[in-house]
Amino acid sequence: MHIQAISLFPEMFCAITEQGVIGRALKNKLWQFNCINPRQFTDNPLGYIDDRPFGGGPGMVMMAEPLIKAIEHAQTQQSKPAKVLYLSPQGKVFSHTQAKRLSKESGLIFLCGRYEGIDERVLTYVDEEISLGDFVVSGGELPAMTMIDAILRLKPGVLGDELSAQQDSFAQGLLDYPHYTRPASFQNMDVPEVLLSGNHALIKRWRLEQSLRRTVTKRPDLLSDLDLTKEASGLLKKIQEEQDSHKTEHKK
Ligand code: 4GN
Repeated sequence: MHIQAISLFPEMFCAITEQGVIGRALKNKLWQFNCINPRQFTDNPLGYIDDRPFGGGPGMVMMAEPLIKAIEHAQTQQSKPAKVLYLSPQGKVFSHTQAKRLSKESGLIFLCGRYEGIDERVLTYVDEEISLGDFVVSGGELPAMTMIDAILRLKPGVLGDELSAQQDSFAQGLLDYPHYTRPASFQNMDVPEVLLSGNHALIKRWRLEQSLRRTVTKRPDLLSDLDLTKEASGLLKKIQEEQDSHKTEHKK
């Protein structure tokens, strides 16, 4: 997968190209990356990429021409036309499902805005506007890097163990189960007995039940669009009946 960023701050992307599992995956050629600085594509001698907004008001706006030239240049480096994504609080909210969908693309171009935003006309060159959620940060770079990490870790070979990504929160539509490592007892807090039992069928069932319990209590909104196995829906029924009887006991 060939990922490109269009950004005034190319050095920021070292955070994903040089660190951690995603950085290692780049060294192992599981993905390619380059950043294009729109400053390369200005026609004015001083290299301005921003200008004052028509209609007045605070701040500066990124000019259309250098951004569009940068997008066109990025496309020439792709083996086939890549999706152009613009990071913006006005976009569709990103999620595991979006990450999964985008992980199947052969290339992606992340357009990172700064200042008050980009000239609206650039959006005719954008395929999707995506947001991490209802908040604003100073530039599109951090949201872009977050999405790139989320997308790449779903690709085969990027995480050492193939099962890792499948067991993460959201992969099966549920929250992850609790994790423990040595020591078995720490400040009087004991690791659940079942995890020391060596009974793998029992451990698997306990983890599934914990995932379901956490989802019921922390993120009940996730339960509506689940595709559960027979075992899971049996456990969920038990958990919900338990909760219902707690509630009625309270009323009495
Ligand atoms: C995206 C971009 C937040 C998000 C951003 C988000 C840069 N902030 N919620 N900031 O995903 C004006 C110029 C704001 C681009 C934009």
